[in-house]
Amino acid sequence: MLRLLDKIDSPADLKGLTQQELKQLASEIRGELVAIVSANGGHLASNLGVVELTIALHRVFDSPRDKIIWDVGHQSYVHKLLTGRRQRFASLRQYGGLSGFTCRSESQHDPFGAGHASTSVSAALGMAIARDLSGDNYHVVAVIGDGAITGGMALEALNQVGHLDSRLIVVLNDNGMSISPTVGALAKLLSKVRFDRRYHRAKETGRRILTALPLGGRLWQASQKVKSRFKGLILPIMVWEELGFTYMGPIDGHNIHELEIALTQARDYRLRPTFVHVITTKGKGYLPAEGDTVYFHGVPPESVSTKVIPTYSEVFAQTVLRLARENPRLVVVTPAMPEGNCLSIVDAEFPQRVFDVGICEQHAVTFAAGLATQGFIPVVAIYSTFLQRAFDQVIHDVCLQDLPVVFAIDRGGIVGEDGKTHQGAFDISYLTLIPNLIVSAPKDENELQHLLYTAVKSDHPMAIRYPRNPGLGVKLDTELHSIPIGKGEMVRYGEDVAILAIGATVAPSLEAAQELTSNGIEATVVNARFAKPLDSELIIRLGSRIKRIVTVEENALSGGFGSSVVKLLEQSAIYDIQVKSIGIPDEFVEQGAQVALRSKYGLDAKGIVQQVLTLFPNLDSSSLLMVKGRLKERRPFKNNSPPIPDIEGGHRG
Ligand SMILES: Cc1ncc(C[n+]2csc(CCOP(=O)(O)OP(=O)(O)O)c2C)c(N)n1
Repeated sequence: MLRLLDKIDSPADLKGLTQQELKQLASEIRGELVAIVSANGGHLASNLGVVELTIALHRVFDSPRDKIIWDVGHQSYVHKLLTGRRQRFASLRQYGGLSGFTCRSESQHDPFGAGHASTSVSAALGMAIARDLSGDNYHVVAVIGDGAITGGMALEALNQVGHLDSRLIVVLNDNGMSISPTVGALAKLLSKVRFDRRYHRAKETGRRILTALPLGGRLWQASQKVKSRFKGLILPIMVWEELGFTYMGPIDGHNIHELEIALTQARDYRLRPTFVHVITTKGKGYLPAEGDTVYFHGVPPESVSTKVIPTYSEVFAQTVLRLARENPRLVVVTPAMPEGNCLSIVDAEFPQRVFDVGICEQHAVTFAAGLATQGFIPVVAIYSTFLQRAFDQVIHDVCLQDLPVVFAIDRGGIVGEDGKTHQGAFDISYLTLIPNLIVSAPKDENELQHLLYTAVKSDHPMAIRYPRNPGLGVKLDTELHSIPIGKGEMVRYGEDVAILAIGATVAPSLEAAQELTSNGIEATVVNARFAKPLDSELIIRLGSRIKRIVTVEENALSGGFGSSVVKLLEQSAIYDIQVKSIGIPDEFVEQGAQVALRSKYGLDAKGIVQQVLTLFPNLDSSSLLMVKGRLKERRPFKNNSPPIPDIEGGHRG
């Protein structure tokens, strides 16, 4: 049987539906969300919570003429279903499919792309001012969660909205949750509104009186005024009024009728910016998600097997816990990602030393800098993509003052289905240009432990970037030790080509070297460990002997590890050498499975082999096999050339 949802090709198709039909539609949408997100992974609970809100927004406003801007964009799946993308919905978050966030190139109903939090009010204000300057009259609505509204950018934007008095609607989707419970003073204030029993009792009485009056009539309007004054007396909502908004709410975010009344009032109120406070339940309508909103905030794709090997994030947290036990001055700072960074075990034992600061990356970094000035050792646990937000804070507040802040950078490299906004493609580039900062990446989870230990003892700012994945399953040393700063490790020796790899690319490079051997090419593999300072001694020694060098990194080629190696060789006047750099080209990395994306950029063993072979232009791989025996004679370095002395790690090929 055809569902109501199957007849919705654009928001216009919603307009003729009865309230009863809308309820049915909401339930069908929930079914679709659960089915597709269970298979593809994604932000389930956030979307289940905004089903009624999205329907009401699209009934009251006229998208795409009116602009609806979803903060973060992770809760825009319902919006996608209602704006002509229903038939492609099964491709959500897959390679070539619909994005898991809003995206301008995807639909005219997405006036602003997102993925990172707290941008909606700024973007909406820009659009509202552009509208006013061009004499147009469409509506602009920013929909922002109680988590995202704690972000600095959102607060900066609200400040300007109140100042400019521009006609703009901010809808606060208040479910009391960020990924974990929303933190901070603003969150406390909002929870007072959510839970105030006196208000809700009085509201119920008021509702009964109001529904008895004709909608929009004089008596109804007068009662609205009384209601709003009364509300102001008992609820801490005056803050929004004082900021220059007309406050409407709190509204039951699962009652489409009530939502439509409030949104219509906001739409038709032309004097000031309006703030519509909507209360929703995250995960609404799907009991497992309502019961565990943290897990169901972002669920993995069905295809992801239950892992047995600990992830890098888990090893990070276990190591931090060990280090915190040894050092009472170690503190941990997370900008709203305690789950992603697996910090619950540290928080359980040292709640006073773990700080969730909300979605506030800039503040997180400078807060850590302040702690460091007083002799504490802050470990800032942060995703690569979100640290971009705090670039100046890393430079100005931490590195310029050479403060010993440890940056534990999770999700460095290709992250997969979250796509362009979330790839950790740039950190090596944007960090290695900063003076005083040590930038490292472990080859496996065991080395992650030692690098963390090293960073905590280093007395300088130090970054450690590691991937989203499970580790390699290597044994974890029980004793931790310091790794000499700027020292790489030669993990394999061969004289035809040197593969210099960093972080997660060391393992596929070793695999590639093995493969190359069967083709008659002997490769050196270096685990660089440090993108800054480079192990210049080792690289120069290798560059002086092996005239083919390949660098490998899961980072942008621009300004990355490879470009630092090239610069070093050039500065050392080593010109008679061929260098090939493997990494991410000058483009934003699409969404898709990590494996597929790594293969696309030649970052797996096969890709590395292919790139190495291009340095042997006269030999295709079949002839390589045939000349295997004779190749020795043609090698640039004969067997009688002196061995490379004193190389740490030696030949473990
Ligand atoms: C700058 C930035 N930091 C962190 C995140 C990770 N993140 C995605 S959604 C989210 C929680 C958002 O909470 P809220 O705005 O209340 O929306 P809800 O999911 O509760 O509806 C976080 C922290 C992000 N997307 N952007």
